[in-house]
Amino acid sequence: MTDTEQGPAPTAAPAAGTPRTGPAARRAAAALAGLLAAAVALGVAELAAGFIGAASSPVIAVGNAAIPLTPEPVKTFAIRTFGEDDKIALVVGTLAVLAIYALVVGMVGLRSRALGYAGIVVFGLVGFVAAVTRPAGGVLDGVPSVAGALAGTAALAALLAPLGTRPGSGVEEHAAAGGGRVPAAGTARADDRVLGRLREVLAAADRGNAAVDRRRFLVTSGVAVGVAAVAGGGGRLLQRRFAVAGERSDLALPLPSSPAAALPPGADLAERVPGLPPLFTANRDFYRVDTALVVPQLSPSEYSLTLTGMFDSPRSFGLAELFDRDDLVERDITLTCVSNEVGGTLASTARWIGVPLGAFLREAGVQPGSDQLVCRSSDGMTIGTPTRAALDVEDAMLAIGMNGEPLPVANGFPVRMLVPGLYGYVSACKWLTGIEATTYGAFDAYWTERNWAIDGPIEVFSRIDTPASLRRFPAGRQAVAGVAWAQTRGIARVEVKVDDAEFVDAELAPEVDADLWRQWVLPVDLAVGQHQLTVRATDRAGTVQTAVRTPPFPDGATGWHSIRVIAT
Ligand SMILES: Nc1nc2c(c(=O)[nH]1)N[C@H]1C(S)=C(S)[C@@H](COP(=O)(O)O)O[C@H]1N2
Ligand SMILES: [Mo]
Repeated sequence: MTDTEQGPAPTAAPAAGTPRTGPAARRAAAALAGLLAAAVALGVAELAAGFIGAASSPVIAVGNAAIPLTPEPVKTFAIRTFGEDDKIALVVGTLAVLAIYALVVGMVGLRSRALGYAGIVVFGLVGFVAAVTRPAGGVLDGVPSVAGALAGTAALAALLAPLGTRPGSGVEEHAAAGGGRVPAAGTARADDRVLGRLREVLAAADRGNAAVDRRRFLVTSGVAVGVAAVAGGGGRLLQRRFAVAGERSDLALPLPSSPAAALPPGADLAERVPGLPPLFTANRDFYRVDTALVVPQLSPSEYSLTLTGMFDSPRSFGLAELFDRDDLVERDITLTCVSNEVGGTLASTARWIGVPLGAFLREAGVQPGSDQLVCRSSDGMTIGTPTRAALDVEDAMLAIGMNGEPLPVANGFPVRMLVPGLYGYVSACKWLTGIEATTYGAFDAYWTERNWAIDGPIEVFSRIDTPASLRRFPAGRQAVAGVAWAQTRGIARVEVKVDDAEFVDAELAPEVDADLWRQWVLPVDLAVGQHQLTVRATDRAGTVQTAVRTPPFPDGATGWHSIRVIAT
């Protein structure tokens, strides 16, 4: 009886000197191979993106594409849970999904190389489609995904080779290998040997045992890690070439012909009330909300703002044309996000310089039939701003300066829109490259498509900043302080109540501008024990902040901010 008639041999026949590896260990190694192949793919893709632009990186492109596809409740959860770190969370999430996928691809690849490679091609395809179809994307943006998929396939092949084969793709490989070793093809003896060897391999594979070249697997893994790290790190470095920080700092901000009003003495209560945010938010502390995974980098020398649609004289403007205008204004404005929760911190204040929006739009002959301006940014965002407000709200502007500097890149460099009194999602398009005068009937902007309110007037709002919620302090006198805002109307009154007592008027900081938040402070006497502190504001139009609690969706949160503190 020959081997071949005997059926599977009781033990596998590993290559001489190679220890036997069980099926579980082989599968684990294959999963690791998948993971490492994915790392090589991503590293090479980052390297390619280093020549094309960060937004063409598949991770960034896929993450960016995922943002608009993410259901609104998930997004709200992400913003609430991760706050302004939501983007890091998204990238980590994208990588985690990819890692699980890669582990599976590795294990599938062990059974069938063809399926494994197909898995990588699918992964490359997802990156390709995401990069090419992004608003500012072109076919060139698909190159990093293609390069990554090719490198990943090669890496998977190299990493799986030392793990031996299983039935399926392995049959052909071994047949080919056997054929290669048998020069006298066609002789019965050679055929027998090839067949015998094949059966042996199949038998071993059926029991999940195979000749695993551990040494070669380790060496190949090390090479893969090195390639992934060097290519990835190098790519990220190269991507910095596209950053406009240097060009930004070379820009000289023009002087406004209409400077901001002088601040009254004692304007900033934060100078005497510790724990209160300063009247003006430093640029680095300014809140940030947008959907851009990589901050758009618009070169000032190539910048252009294009007016289209219902304008009598639609045209484009270079940055110098905007900087050189002789009607630049400087204004103090508090910007607020519709997603701000009661007590939230998605509101900040800056001294802005910009082109008066109403005058600018009238010059271009904006037509009376337009009720919506669709503001477009370089990353494809569309923000629908009411034409009426853009024309009529005093101090609405195309902002170019923020607290004495050109706009920070993350806050819309080089040009963004600002319309006081409206939440940012309908008024404050960053990285502004186009304004289309149109109608609400003709176009749904990004947030409107997601069922946020079409118009977004800011609610009268107040917040306790100090003491912090759940703080313990000695019983006795305690300063309670915070901010309140009702842009365009101004704050007339802020009241605080302790537990179930009557509301008491707080001291207000001097009014600087109706578009600016107003700080307030009230000393209260607290006996030993737990207390609840509640604040409410009234705007100059006489609207008292409502106690009715509503969530931010769809038109801004309402309700009083209330905190618990403990006097000891
Ligand atoms: N291009 C672009 N502009 C945008 C956004 C965005 O996602 N993309 N977000 C808007 C929202 S919701 C807000 S609240 C403000 C925030 O501006 P900031 O990041 O400078 O604070 O920008 C607005 N402009
Ligand atoms: Mo927002």
